[in-house]
This record gives sequence, structure tokens and C-alpha cells, in this order.
Amino acid sequence: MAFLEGLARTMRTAKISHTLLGGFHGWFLLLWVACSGSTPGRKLAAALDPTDPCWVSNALPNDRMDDRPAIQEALTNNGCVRLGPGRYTLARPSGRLPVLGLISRGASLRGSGPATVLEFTGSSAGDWRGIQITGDDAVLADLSLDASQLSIADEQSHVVEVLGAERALLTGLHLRHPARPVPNGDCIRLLGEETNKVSALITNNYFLDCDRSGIGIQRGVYGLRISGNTFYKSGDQDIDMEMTGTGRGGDLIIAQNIFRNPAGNGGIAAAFAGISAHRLIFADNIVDGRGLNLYNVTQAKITGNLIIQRGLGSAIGLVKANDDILISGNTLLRESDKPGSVIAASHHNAGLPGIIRITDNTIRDTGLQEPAITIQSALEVYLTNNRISGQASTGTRISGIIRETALVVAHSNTWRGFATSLVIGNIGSVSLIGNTVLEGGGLRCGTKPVKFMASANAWTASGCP
Ligand SMILES: [Ca+2]
Repeated sequence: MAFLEGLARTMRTAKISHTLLGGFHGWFLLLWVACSGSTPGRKLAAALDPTDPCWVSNALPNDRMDDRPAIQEALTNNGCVRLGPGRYTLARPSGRLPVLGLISRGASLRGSGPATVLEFTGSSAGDWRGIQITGDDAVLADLSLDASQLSIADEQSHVVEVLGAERALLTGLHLRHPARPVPNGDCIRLLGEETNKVSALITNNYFLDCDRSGIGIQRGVYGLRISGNTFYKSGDQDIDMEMTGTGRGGDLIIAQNIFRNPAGNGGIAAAFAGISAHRLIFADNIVDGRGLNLYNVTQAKITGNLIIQRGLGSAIGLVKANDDILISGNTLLRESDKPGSVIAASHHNAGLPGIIRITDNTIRDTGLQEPAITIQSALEVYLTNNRISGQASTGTRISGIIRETALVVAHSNTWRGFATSLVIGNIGSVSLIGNTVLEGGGLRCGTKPVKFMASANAWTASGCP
């Protein structure tokens, strides 16, 4: 029996050796496997299996020789590439974009995890794209995409661009730009047209030093889910949706991401702006350091997030004609003495806020300069079951400025710490029920509302009917 087992083992070894040692590359791989104690052998063997139709025999890591032609040739001929661990060098080809292209339907480029590094070299002067996806159903997965060594940075330097392609999957990527203050482009950029839409799932990626943005969303993007990602030290915005030209876009889900900016400069982590941008869900994210900004967005749900604004600006800013906005179940904090509100909604260039509902939030503001909540010129405001605390002179100010606000409903809120908890002015109808001031001043009416109903409130009121 021992003899048979030994024979079988010898045959297995011989078979593996025959497969692996068929050429110089096999020897190289065997040496590499032998020297790589930290990576599980089974996973490594699978990644480097030369019988894998997606294996690229002439892309060799760690030798600083250009692997771009070999990888692109395999992508073009086979539609797929699978790379083992190591650093692969990708030089910029002369006279063309991009460095690599995923062109055919279902094309895939996969590594073996973050230890598979595509290192982009050379200058990014002029337009530069690392990997451009133009084929539908493409997969880009399990790689580090390192553009940090580009010698000249250009604001149109995008590590990955999805250009007019649908159902792209981008997952397991570690994306890196040169560190600030060098201005670059986006780590991932999405660009479509009405006749050539973009859709994508971007999940479980890590973004470092992306500048301008972690993810730049341009026009023609419909059906985008961004989930489970971590953004760290993005130069401009972690997610920046700006519908350029006459573009439209919408149907965005942004959930369970972490946005972290330790600089304390404030500003905006995620911005959604443009013409007819609509249907946005921003849920269960942690935003540490900066805020969220919506500009001309309709039908947005901002729920379940923890947002800490540590600098200038709002935790949630609603600018211009935002409508049908729900802010619910969030913990929203400002830990900053710079100007700003925790929630600010304002008119801008004749664009007026529509219906805004703020429910079931915990809101805390350490700033002294502006109210914790400021809402200007909205059509209707619903403020229910929020806990609002701070030390500014005003807790919440709701006022019709460009136009009279038709309706304010404030039910079951508590305020703590403000000299005046709620100030209302130029409102058509007001319904105030069951509000409580635990500490500080109560309600003050500016211009008297046309219709005023108040009951069961635990506060002092001044200037009201
Ligand atoms: Ca190489």
C-alpha cells in the first residue's frame, strides 16, 4: 500500500512538473511559488495555472519590463486576462489612449488580490487613461491600480474610465493617484450619452489619494450602485456627479461606504449636481470629515448615515431646486466652529427647494455662527421626531425668502441648548404639535403665518398668533 501511495504521489508530482515546467516561465513561476510563503498555495496555483485560457505567458511581474503589449494582446485576442501576484509595469503607449482597453463584450481583467499591482509609468501630460472600458458586461477585479508614479499629472488623468458601457463590474480594486497637491483626474470616471448609457456596480474597492475625485460621474449614467467602498484622502470630492453639457443621469444607490478625510478642511465628500439628476439613495454610509451636497436633485433618500462635518460647510447641503428629499434616520454632526449648518437648504439663481422631509434624525452642532438647520424658500417642510442640540443662537430657522413657504409641519421634535430653538418667517400654514425644548429658548415667529395651529408643545413662544 505504501508503495502504491508513493507511486501515485510521484505521478502527481510528475504531472504537475510537466505542466508547470514546460518552459522558462514555468521555472520562474515554480521559483516564485516556492518563495511566496504568505499567499495560500492553492489560491496562488489557481491564479497562475498556465492551462487557464486567461493566463498571459509573457507578462512577467517584478522585472520592470513593459507588460502592456502582452496584456493588451491577450485582452484583444482572448477577451480575458488573469494575473498572479507581483508588480506589472504598464508604460504609456505613444500616440494613443488608453494604456489598456477592455473593448469586447464581457472582457475581463482579473488579478489575485491587492498583491497583483499594475504600475503605470511615464507621463500623464495631456489626456491620460489607465484602463478604459468600452465593452458591455466587462469585469475589472482583484487588482491594485497604482498611478502614483506618473511623472506629470494632468486633470484629465483617470485611472479607470467606463465610457458608454453598461453593466461594468469593478470590484476588489485598490486605486491610487499621486498624492496631493498635484491635481489629477478621477480614480474612476463614468461617461455616457443618452444614446450610449453607462451603468455599473462598483463594490468593495479602496480609493487612496484620488484627486480630483474617487468616482467622477458625468452625463448619461443610469443604474449605478456604489457600495462597500472605502475612500481615503480624496483631493476634491470622493464622489462627484456633475452632469456636464446637456446630460442627464440618475438611478444611483450609494450604500455602506466609508468616506474619510482627516485633513479637517471641511467641504464635500459626495456631490450630486446637474440637469434633471434624479432618483438617488444615499444610505448607511459613514462620512467622516466632510459633508454631502445636492444641487438640482429630485427624489433623493438620505437614510441611516453617520455624517460628521469637521470643517467649513454643511453635513447635508441642499442647493437650488432640490425636490422630494427625505432625510431620515441619520446621525448628523458638525464638529467645527467654521460657518455652516448641519442641514442647509437654500434657493440659488432662482432655483427653489421643493418638498423636504427631515425625520427621525439625531442632529448635533458645535458651531456658533449659523443655525443647526437652515431652510430657505422651500415649498413644504416636514420636520418630525428629530433630536436637535447645539449652542448657536438659533436651533432651526425656516423662512420663505424668495417665495412664501406654503407649509411647515414640525411635530415631536426636541431641541436642547439654543437661545431660540425654532424661528419661522413668511410661512403660509404652520402645524406645530408635541415639540419640546429641553434646555434653552423656544419658538419665535417672524412674519406671522396665515394659518397657525399649535398644541401640546413644551416651549415658550413669542411673536406668534
Ligand atoms: Ca514586467
